Amino acid sequence: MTVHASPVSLRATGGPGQPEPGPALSELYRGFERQSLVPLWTEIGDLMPPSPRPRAVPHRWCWSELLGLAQRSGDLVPVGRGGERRAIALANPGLGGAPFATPTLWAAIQYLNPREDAPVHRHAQNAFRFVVEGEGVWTVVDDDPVAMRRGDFLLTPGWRFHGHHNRSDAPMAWLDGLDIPFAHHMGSGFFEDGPEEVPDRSAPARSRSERLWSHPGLRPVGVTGETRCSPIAAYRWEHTDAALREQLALADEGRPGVLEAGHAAVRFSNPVTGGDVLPTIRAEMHRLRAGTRTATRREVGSSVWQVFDGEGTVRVGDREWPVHRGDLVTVPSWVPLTVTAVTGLDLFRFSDAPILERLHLDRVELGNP
Ligand code: 1HN
Repeated sequence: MTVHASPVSLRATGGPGQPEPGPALSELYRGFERQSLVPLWTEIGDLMPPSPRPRAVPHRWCWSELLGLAQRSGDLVPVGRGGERRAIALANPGLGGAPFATPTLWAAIQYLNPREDAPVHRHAQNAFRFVVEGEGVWTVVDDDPVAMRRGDFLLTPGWRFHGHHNRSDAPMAWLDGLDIPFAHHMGSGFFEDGPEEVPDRSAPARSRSERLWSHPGLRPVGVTGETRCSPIAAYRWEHTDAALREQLALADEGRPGVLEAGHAAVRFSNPVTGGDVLPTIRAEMHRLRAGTRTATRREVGSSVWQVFDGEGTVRVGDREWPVHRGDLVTVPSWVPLTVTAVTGLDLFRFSDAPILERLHLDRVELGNP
């Protein structure tokens, strides 16, 4: 939405539905400006387009470039109080330089050197991590150490204390997703430092949250489950991979289960409600067989995709890119998306769908517009 344009051009030209220019009209518009007012008749086209005209644009970031710059940051930039995280945000070129991948979603590459710690803090904003390569970092969420490994999807719901520590001799990079832009627009952000002492430095293979909650179809009796955010701190790749593999295998056996031919998908969900893992963010994993092309689809709300494995092409509106492991693509609201798999292609996706759905603003359209 462009609400920044000055009404100067309309002031000068008149036109349908517009008043005749002249000194009296100019004086009226100066009065509006002095009183911080904007008349609707100069803005209606941008405020009420027939269908969404997002300011965010389709864009692709190459993982190899991100990783090179993150490594260089690792050489030059310390991690500690103040900066808090060595995280480098994707800034959508349509959003005026703000560190926002879309109007609602933050996406960043975060990098931790061997044996390095990122300090403990908490914020109202909801966060997740997705690991496209590497291991060796534990994220400690409210004193529960959670291992991070390739393919894992990890949650840090809002207002939980969290810090990260790299226990290995290799650096590690991963994707952070947060609802920071949404919180920024809403004025809903809060932030607090945590204790200075290093959190629990044990390095268990499974977090306490997984030991309690990550048994398929079984929930602990007598434990009050979280309804706003999933109580599972980490969704492990072995489970995600098996779910996708079985969908495609069932399709081969002529049984239903896949989203569309050659395209399996799972949504990370809250075991207590069956709903999304976070109040503001939906996360999914998609698997396309080599040669599969998805139906073209557009929806209200924005999303970010990251290639987990394989090669393909992603078309967003009138842009098209080849994509490889780690590459990221933004899909603005109501812009059509088509994905084509050259090899087998695994893709992680997150979106603001829970916000749009709760406000009944969601719409989906299949096929080329
Ligand atoms: C944050 O706390 C993390 O916990 C990542 O890893 C990115 C961006 C802005 C503010 C806080 C993290 C962040 C962040």
